[in-house]
Amino acid sequence: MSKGQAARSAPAGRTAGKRAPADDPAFVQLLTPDGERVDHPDYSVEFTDDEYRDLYRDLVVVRKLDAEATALQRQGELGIWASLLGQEAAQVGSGRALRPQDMVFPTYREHGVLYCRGIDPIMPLGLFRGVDQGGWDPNEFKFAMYTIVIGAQTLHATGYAMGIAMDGKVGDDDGTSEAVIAYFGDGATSQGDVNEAFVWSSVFNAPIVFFCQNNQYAISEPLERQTRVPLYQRARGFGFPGIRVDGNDVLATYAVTRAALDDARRGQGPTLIEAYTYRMGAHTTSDDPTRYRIASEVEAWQAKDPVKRVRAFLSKNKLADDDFFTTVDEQARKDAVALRERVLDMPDPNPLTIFDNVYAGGSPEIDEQRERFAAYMDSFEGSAH
Ligand SMILES: Cc1ncc(C[n+]2csc(CCOP(=O)(O)OP(=O)(O)O)c2C)c(N)n1
Ligand SMILES: [Mg+2]
Repeated sequence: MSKGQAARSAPAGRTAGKRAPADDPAFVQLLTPDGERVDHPDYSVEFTDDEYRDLYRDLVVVRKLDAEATALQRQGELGIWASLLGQEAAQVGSGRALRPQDMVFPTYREHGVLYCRGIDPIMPLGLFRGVDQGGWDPNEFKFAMYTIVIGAQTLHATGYAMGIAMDGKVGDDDGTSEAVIAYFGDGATSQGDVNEAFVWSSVFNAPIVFFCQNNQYAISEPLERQTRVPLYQRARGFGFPGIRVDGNDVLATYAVTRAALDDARRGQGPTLIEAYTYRMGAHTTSDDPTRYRIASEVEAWQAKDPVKRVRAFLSKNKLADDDFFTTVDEQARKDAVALRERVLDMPDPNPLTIFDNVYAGGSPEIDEQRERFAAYMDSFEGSAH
């Protein structure tokens, strides 16, 4: 064993991070991997049959759109793609728990939440194709720009949450109160920004839900390089509740997120949710996970697939038949084809537009850079930028 490895191994007696999550009493699950409904003393859902079917449709569509985006990158039509494969339930469950007035601060992987927010799935693809810088109005959809700087959005979210509290938009019982949700990953919990966001949210009692998708990896770094304790337990040290939910269970994720958002809206301050899940694909299309994780680990998580378990539940309870499943697959396929066609139709921007919107009121330095770049472009034979 090298010196580095020895220094990293757990000291004797410190095994808190090693307990299987399902044995942890704080692990909330309402739907087992086999599609059995189980009860939980504190959390429940009351969906109609139609709503159960809708959740399944969401899961299938977001998985299919994601697969299409991965294929587009492989064919050179996108510069990069960060797949959500395996994390559909965490995103659809939490996304469907939001109310229209709630504000979302995503990372770069929240395509499922974006879909639930009613945003056209084409929107983030301009960013990944490199033809725009993220094309939606955060205020219109209550969904901030994708954030690539790890953890930065948790501070933006905290500031926003403190702002709505100061504006008196929290604590009313009439259904109009607002809450904020900040998404981030297991790796992000090691960032200073995230820890600062926890402190500020806690001491200002900000109406925020910290939604950590623990997908077990930060690119190639496994969870054990981020923490010795289960991540949800970190919240205690900051002075607010933390809870771990089966992130591959759309029902439990929905129930836990809804409760945490309601607490925030009522003025009860932040909650940390650790959605325990798994990144089934690569970190991004630039990554090769076979270099740092073994196939049996991926296979073990395939048995906990978030989409298959809802399908099993619907079948067992005779809430859906083969016709329904075929129709959903066909809708997802059509949506994916439409997405592909629209991506291929995206016009390349004029290269000079990269200088637009850097400052609201413009800047002489940027003007100079624009002029120099224009002259450079003009220097090419036949240039017509
Ligand atoms: C401040 C900062 N440092 C490093 C990176 C490079 N980087 C991009 S993704 C990533 C890992 C993030 O892991 P995690 O928070 O678990 O999120 P996941 O990608 O697994 O969803 C890193 C280190 C970055 N984007 N920003
Ligand atoms: Mg991660």
